[in-house]
Amino acid sequence: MPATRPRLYAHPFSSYSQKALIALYENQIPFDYRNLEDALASAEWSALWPMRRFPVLVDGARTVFEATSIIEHLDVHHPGPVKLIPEDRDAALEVRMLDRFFDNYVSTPQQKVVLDRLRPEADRDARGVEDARAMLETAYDWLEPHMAGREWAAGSAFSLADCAAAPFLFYADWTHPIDERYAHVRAYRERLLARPSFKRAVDEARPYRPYFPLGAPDRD
Ligand SMILES: N[C@@H](CCC(=O)N[C@@H](CS)C(=O)NCC(=O)O)C(=O)O
Repeated sequence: MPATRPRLYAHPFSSYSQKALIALYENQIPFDYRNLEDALASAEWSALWPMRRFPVLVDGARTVFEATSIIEHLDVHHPGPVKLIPEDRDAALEVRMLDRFFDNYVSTPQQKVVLDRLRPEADRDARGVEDARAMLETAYDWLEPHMAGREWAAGSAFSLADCAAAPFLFYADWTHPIDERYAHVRAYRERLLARPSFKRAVDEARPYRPYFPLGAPDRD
């Protein structure tokens, strides 16, 4: 594949967009940011991916959807000094497994709670929201001993799993606060917030905080 300047269709306030942005910022990969606030960018994106989810990356002839796949694509076609997926296949297995953990058991229930709030009251799903909150609690509970003695989710190196963890734990704590008894999870969230790549994504998203349907807390 030729070396090209990729185009990212994304929104600064979106957690999955931030996941992909972290990877771009970690390795300082030049790219064109097609912010979906812009009507033209939004129309281009609509034509690219009928599922209407973002982010989407266009790189030369290839269109890549799913934030994880975007990060895998960048790792193959725009490698940099930060190896977000380890070369060692066994180590990469753990990174990929933890990436699934953050998508499926932190982001999915977090989005459920937020999206439910955007529905008209009569269409809300109280039982589904209760189940989602229970899943978040189970995820924090599992993650607490996992993070004891670790700097990053898969050990000492920052990886794809941390690209997922950063925005998902960020918004999960706004949605269903991480209790003080989960000290390792809270400390990990703070470390992620201090990481320059994620800090940049959070700062770029500040103007959009009024979009948060549960009310953004006055912190972070
Ligand atoms: N599985 C997708 C999820 C992407 C996703 O849910 N993105 C949200 C923004 S954070 C979205 O597209 N929301 C629009 C909608 O749900 O209509 C991925 O990993 O990229």
